[in-house]
Amino acid sequence: MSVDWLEIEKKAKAWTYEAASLVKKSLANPIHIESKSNPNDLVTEVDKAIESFFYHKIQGEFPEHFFLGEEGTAEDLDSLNGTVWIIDPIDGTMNFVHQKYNFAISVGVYHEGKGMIGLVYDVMNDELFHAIRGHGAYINNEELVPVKERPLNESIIGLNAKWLVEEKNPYKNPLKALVRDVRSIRSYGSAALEIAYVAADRLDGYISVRLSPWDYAAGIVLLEEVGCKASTFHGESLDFLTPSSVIVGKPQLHKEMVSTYVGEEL
Ligand code: 2AM
Ligand code: CA
Ligand code: CA
Ligand code: CA
Repeated sequence: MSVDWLEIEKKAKAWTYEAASLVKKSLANPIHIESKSNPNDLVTEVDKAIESFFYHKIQGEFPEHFFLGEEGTAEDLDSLNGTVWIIDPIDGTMNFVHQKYNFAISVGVYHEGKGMIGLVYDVMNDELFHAIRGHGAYINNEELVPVKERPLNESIIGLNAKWLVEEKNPYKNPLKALVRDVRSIRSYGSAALEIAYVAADRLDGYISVRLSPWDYAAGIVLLEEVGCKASTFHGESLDFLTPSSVIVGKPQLHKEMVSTYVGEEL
């Protein structure tokens, strides 16, 4: 039996809009904030509630599907067999807490390891970046065109500048060289949005020393539809189950960033 991805995307979109209205409502009240791996790694009860919202919607509609989310609502997965929803309920929690702006809901649907649906919703800007494999990528109703390359010295790269001053970061020097050589860098604080911006040609590339599958699963589906590339710093495919370095960009730029800058630790 073939799967109707258009039908599944319709549900995913409806749930994303519903989740976004819950997030917006939550901003009217004080939000309870906790720290996770370090004092700057934040989580709120809204992150957990939104993940749980998606989990229960998916369980109710598609009980045979699997779930992978940041906040541990479901048990860890050790394979991408079958259909797996990879969800970050709020990507950019620090922005959600501090700015009440610049955060996204990220929903990826993978089937036998392949990205089929990607939704990145900028809640406060009401911009939905969405794609179905083979059907193109869109911002709201506008189709994104295949990307055009720019030379590295005219490119703008998304990068969290904290990585440049992190003593333990083995890529500190290669990243400094890259920052020196590109036209400029931007730090928006939401990996999912920054990857969507690459697909939308607002950025030429995006780089992070460490991300988890829910940060990039949806964004990668968008990228593939517009001909962009994504890999680890060493050019290996992302595995969508474990954290790793992530570098995305237009094909030539991606290749150059890997081969000349971050492909080898210095
Ligand atoms: P999050 O907001 O869902 O945690 C911030 O530069 C970007 O990196 C965000 O997309 C953030 O996702 C992600 N990120 C990944 N691991 C992180 C961590 N340990 N602490 C803070 N942000 C992290
Ligand atoms: Ca987090
Ligand atoms: Ca995230
Ligand atoms: Ca998150």
